[in-house]
Amino acid sequence: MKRVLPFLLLLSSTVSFSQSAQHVSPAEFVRPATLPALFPAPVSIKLGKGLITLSKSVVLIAAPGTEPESVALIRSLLTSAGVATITTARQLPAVVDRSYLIIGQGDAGVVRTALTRSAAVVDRHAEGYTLASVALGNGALITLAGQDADGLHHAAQTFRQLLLGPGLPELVIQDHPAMPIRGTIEGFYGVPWSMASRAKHLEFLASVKANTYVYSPKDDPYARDRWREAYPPEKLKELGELVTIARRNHINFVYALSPGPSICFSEPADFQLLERKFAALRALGVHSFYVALDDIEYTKWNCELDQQTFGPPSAEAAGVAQATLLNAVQASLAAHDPAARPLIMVPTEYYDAKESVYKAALRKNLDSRIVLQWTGTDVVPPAIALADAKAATKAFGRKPLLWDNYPVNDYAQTTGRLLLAPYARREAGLSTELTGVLANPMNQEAPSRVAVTGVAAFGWNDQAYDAERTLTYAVRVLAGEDEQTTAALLTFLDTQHMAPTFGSQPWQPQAPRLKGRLDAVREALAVGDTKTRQLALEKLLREAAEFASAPDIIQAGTVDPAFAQQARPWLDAMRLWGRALQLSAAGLAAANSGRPAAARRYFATAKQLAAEATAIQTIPGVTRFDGPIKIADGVLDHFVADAPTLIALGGAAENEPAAKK
Ligand code: LOG
Repeated sequence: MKRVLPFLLLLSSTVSFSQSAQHVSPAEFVRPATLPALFPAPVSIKLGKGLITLSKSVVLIAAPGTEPESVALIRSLLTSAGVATITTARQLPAVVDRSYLIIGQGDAGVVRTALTRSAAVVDRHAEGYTLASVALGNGALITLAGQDADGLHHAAQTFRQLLLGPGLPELVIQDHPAMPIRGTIEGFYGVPWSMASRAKHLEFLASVKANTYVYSPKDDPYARDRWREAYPPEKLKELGELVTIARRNHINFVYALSPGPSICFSEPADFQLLERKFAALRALGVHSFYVALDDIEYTKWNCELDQQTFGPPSAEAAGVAQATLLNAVQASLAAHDPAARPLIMVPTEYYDAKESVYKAALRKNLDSRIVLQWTGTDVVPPAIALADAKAATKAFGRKPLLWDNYPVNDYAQTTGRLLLAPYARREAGLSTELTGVLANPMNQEAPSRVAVTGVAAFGWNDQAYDAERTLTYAVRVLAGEDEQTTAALLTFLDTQHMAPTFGSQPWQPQAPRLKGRLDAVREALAVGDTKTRQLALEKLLREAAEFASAPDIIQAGTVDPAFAQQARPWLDAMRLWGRALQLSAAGLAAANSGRPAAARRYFATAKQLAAEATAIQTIPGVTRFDGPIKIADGVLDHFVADAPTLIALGGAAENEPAAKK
């Protein structure tokens, strides 16, 4: 319970009390409303004065035409929030005497009335919504008004977050996305996600107001190497289940084919096979398709016919051939499905914004409806600025859909790493030059949610995006809202902060928090007096204990089990590293208090544990490159190695056995 200032009692006239609140002490009544932390950050939020207490019995009014899934979702949110009885009605009464929840699209009469009585208006942008909560009479009026069905779904997600807070404040939120396309592209090399992981991912995407998932695992043979072949029926059935889950969660399921390695662009039979492949997925309810042309050789043809049709192989001819095929696909999609979304593609030159003959060929020939992906100024760029996106828009002739190669960990530099730093260094304002943003995630789905939460939040509201706070939110959710577990996860995340690029320069440094703490110890030992050194080492002992216990806390229960399972070798290695750090700290404390023999024993054991930790490997086959697990590398290992040298141990004069090498 937050501390309550007595004078707020005077300001609390708008607070409504539930029947059951009668016996609560006055201090409870005056708890002030606080600005809720919502992710993605809403466009506008106006905090009223009081807090609303949901009555045990809530009246739900769903406007005609509201999707049953939305009604079911909102009912489950109310039940989780402790509402015992939900009754339904069609109209608002003249006098509101309990909690009323009105849901629907903004043009419905009852929704309009509710908004008017809340002094609010509906947000008119695509996917927009207004959420208003006011105390009225002896009751409360809560309105979730979507501009469209997607908007209402987003409103429900905001409502869910509000219900997790310390109390539902009186407020009016008006909100809509900055970028039309937000989500993930499962586009990495290595073992694709399981269907179970994907199902969970789709629900997660909805929770952060993303709207797109592209199915494009490089290692699905039927999507790339053997793209001409039909899926076996059981695989198709699984994909169909995924499409249904996506639809229920208001996520656009996009199916991508990568025919580039073998396609003959001018061969009608190949075009028909491509159409047939898409038709099989359309039959499952897919309305959005994608042709990926990344990571192929584009200066050679796969057939003689292309040579005859487009001339000798060249980057320019490749651009013309690709545009010809893609335009035909776009036309075919529109002809077969009135609800078809524009085709999405990733070009062969996706990794820079420099003018080229290939890009010019696409710019001149590619149907303007087709959405084009671009990864930035590099495959894994250290930053993306507005000027970069402007250059890409100019080169490609359309605003690109960013394919952000973060937190993907399928390339050599990521061996042994989870990428768990916040999604950062994308310039605010990019929404004006991008059609949207899709993250390419890690082979590990649950840990990927940390960064993807950031990507979704940035895509929704790039101007108000706060990388660190969004990360803390993502971690809190993974921790099941448990405070101790959130802290343990944050300690773990710091050990996986390093974000490599394809070059030697990383774009995010390793373990900045731990480095700061260990640097402070080095500093105190170098310049501090005995007392300062002792205090610094006592602090280090506490921090090392906290570090060493984090893996157990993470594996103990409140964390999403998928996270604990997918991060298992990292947690195992962290436990050993934690003990190595504890022993290094104990060694330093012993050395500082004139017990060199004890210090040597501690340092020797620390060294052994560090060696054991270094030997732990990734789970074979899970990520594209297997190798040793890295934990705060360059920071923790250096400190453990350096610790015996930081305080002189008095050398050979010692009469006790020296630590073994
Ligand atoms: C691939 C992608 C891979 C990523 C990182 C694109 C457009 N394509 O270099 O499948 O996951 O890099 O290794 C890529 O990025 N090519």
